[in-house]
Amino acid sequence: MNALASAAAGILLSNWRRGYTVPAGGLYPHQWSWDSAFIAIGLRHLSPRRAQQELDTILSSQWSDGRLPQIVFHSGHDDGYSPGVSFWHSSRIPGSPPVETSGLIQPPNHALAALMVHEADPAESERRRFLERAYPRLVRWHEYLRDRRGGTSGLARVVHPWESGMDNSPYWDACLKGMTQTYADDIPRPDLLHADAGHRPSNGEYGKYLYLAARYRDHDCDDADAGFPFQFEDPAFNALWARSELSLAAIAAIVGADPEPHRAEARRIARQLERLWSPEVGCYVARDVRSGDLQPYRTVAGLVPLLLPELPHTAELLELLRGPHFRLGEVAMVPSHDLTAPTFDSARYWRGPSWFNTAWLIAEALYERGFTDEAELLSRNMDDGALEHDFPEYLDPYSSDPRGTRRFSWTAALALDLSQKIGAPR
Ligand code: 2M8
Repeated sequence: MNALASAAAGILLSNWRRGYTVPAGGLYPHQWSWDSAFIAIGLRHLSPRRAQQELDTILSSQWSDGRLPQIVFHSGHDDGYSPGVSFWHSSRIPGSPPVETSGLIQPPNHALAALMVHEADPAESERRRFLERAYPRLVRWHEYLRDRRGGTSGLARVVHPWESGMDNSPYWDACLKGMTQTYADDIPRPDLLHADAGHRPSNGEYGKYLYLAARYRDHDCDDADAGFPFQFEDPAFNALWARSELSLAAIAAIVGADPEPHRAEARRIARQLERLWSPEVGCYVARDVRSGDLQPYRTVAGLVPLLLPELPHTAELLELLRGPHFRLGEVAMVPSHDLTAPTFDSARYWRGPSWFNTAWLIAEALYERGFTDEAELLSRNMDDGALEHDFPEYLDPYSSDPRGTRRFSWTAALALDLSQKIGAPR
């Protein structure tokens, strides 16, 4: 094992609990939904069986309506995280699973991960009937997105910034600014014990986050609440959904189900995604469902549709990625926000810093599209940044200085995954 693989393995081992991996011991001490899927993609190189377990655990925390929860609190305690069990009390909400969870969701990258995990060791996967178990749960998860989160546009809505996975993206600024309500109680910030306040969302943002989460919880996490103050269609969320439908088609073929409905669904979502293309900005952007307004920001979320085949705006997105706004190959990984925007902040969470999960998504898209040199450059860049700085949560794109917490699980998992691809025959 080389230095990167053994360091990454050490982190994934120390962040492993019984049956799942925490994103980071101190800051994020529970199981997060899209983290788990990214983590499984790396774990498959160390232990395909453990990678299957990671996904089995998140899939068994499914609600009766099909949703996969943003966070699963396996310990049944807050464990220093807020908002935790004492905030959600999910077991009081009809349709929740026996384990305590958050009521929100996160982006649907699970089918994508399940297929990759299966392919790492098909014999072991078949022996343990991994896909037979995962397939019906993944189908219900995607049906939840279509039936409960799909509006008239046919795209899935997020009802909280946390659901996008990109908590304080500039996409949400206008909506949050316009909200007069904020959380009435104290705003606990245990996260600031583990990360610099200048790298995290502000207290003002947290007041709105907690207000929105409490309102959703107090309506029993019912998606039919038409008056909900925060409703957005996010390009990365929907692109991952479409991409995961394609993975689900491949999984269906393996388990003897009909792949065609999944392919048709992927085409349908991809068609609808065009509603999020902004000719002014030259990128896919988020849409405020209530006002209908496209949010005029270039963010990495708008580049994630590159993962979809036959994307009408591929050439424009590649140009954007390589040009002054994201400077592929010249700055660390892929910045989360346009380097030239007045709203860009190189340190603060999802408003500029480069993240390893989104860089992995872009590297994957570049490999798939045959831009191997650029994909390898990005992969090396990512692996160097991970190893040099003890696997940080994110990096300053200009200085490559580490930000957020360290020994972060998806950083380890995805750096490990890309290290296996560099120089591999294609
Ligand atoms: C961050 O979000 C959580 C809330 O879900 C937080 O700030 O407490 C985001 O980076 C999100 O994408 C990620 O899944 C989570 C755990 O790593 O942390």
